[in-house]
Amino acid sequence: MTAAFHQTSPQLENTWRADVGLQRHLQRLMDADTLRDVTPELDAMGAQAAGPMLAWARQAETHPPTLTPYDPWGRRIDHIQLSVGWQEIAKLAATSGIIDTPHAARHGWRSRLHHFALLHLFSASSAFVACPLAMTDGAVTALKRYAPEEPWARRAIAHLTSRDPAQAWTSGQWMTEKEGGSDVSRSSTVARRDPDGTWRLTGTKWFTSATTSQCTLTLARPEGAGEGSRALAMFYLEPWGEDGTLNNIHVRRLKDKLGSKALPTAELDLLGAVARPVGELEGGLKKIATVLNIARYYNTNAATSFMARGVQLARAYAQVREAFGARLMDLPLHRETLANLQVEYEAALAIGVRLAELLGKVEAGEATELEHATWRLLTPLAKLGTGKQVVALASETLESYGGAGYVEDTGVPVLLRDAQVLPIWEGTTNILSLDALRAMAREGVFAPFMHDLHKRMDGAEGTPAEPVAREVRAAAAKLTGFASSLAKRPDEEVQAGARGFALSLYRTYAAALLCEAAIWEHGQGLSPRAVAAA
Ligand code: MFK
Repeated sequence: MTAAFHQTSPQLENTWRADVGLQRHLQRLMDADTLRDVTPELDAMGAQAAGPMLAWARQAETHPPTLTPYDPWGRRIDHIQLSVGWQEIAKLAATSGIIDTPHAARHGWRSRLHHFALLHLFSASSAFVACPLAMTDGAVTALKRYAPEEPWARRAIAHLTSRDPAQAWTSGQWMTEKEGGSDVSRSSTVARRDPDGTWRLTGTKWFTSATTSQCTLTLARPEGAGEGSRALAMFYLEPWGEDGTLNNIHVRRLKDKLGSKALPTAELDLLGAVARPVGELEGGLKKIATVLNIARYYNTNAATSFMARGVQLARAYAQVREAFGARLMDLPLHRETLANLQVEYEAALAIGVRLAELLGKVEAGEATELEHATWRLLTPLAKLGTGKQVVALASETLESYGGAGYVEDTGVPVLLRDAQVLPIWEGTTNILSLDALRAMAREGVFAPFMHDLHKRMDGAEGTPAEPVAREVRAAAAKLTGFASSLAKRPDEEVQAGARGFALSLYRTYAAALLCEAAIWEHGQGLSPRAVAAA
């Protein structure tokens, strides 16, 4: 009798040790002391991400949050119960300093690079605990900028950056209303001032992710301020009292979503919720854009994290699965497919690392004007480009498993469901393409961005990157020609072409970054990974 066949299951190895691309970027951009200092933390997070976090994330995924609106005696309580897995991952986020790292900035601007790597290793195993972290990081930045002297803001910042899980808070960012998701100008939540000076918010927030956060930033229209987005003010509020009662808020229901199942996302009625304006009432949308730009960096990071996971899973399976007399890894067409996944990942990773580098310099006050402008334009481009790549790569990962990739208990389908939110929240592909155009038209960021793109390829001559750099320069020249024609084209045509233009800019900049990495690798005498990807 022949023994029954059981497929050997693919194993995920320490995600830091498996990621040579990430290691090389840090070697290139960090001084030796910083790299030595951060490596043990990254190694530990890589072990967590391939170990205990996987079980917690699975438990959180299969035990989504529940809402209990009333207590046994009919009192409204709106209690949201989170899974054990979610709570464990949230504790790990605090103790490993995912918010403290960039804000304490012990390594100057390179703290953002450190943060990028830590979060990148964490995110794909985090069951979307990374979502409240995104808003928390953005809220700390906004509070430091717009209410630095306020005792309530200082108290919040101390909690939001705490490494002690018993003290650590997260923040929400409630923007979306029934009338407007992308078009925030239609927001109808009203802010009224009581005679004693207390501000109260009334309205409905239609998508509030991580509703269990201890504080939030949100937008509301001060009574009499008028229509449109410029009349919106940014408020800070604490939804939950210390006794667990809500601040004049009702949770209508939790959303039933395609993915991000572990993440509590709710519809909320604000029924006179007590709130504080953050600084002056004016310019609320501009203020909350501070949070948006940080959350778009997190979204980029999450996309690169999911892509790394997809590549690792697809390779792990190809090593243990046999078909037609060989391991999948040794079949030419399958190898080609895996190589293409790797290339997409390397491009996205180069973009994410560059965004972290620029954000770090902007935050440290060390960015040149050129770097500041490049960061402004790269933020929407990185979010939209990686958001598209990650869904395609997740889909291909499932396919590489054949039928097993379509079956829930392999743990593979969740990657695709979760990836699908990344091009949607924090600005869809089209909205971000228009944001890129707006930044070009109003803030003049295109010329510095292109200058920066060319600088990435300095020194390509005489290296294996030279032919690629030539192609990238030709593509960049076409994009510059198109950009200079925009002013003469009808607005309708410019808008209709915005997505194609933004994606082309994204891919051309990514190719320039791969050239930069390839030139460095060549100088170091390392194997030519980046040039192969370019
Ligand atoms: C693990 C992954 C982590 C991800 C976390 C996800 C958490 C999800 C929770 C969510 O919050 S999802 C909801 C996210 N919502 C959005 O992203 C809104 C999308 N829509 C936009 O971004 C629109 O472009 C926008 C609402 C901003 C357009 O509105 P308007 O009314 O056309 O604004 P306008 O007049 O263009 O801009 C107003 C001001 O803000 C301008 O400044 P000025 O007043 O000085 O002219 C703009 O320059 C400025 N502004 C807008 N976007 C900006 C910005 N400034 C800097 N950066 C930006 N991105």
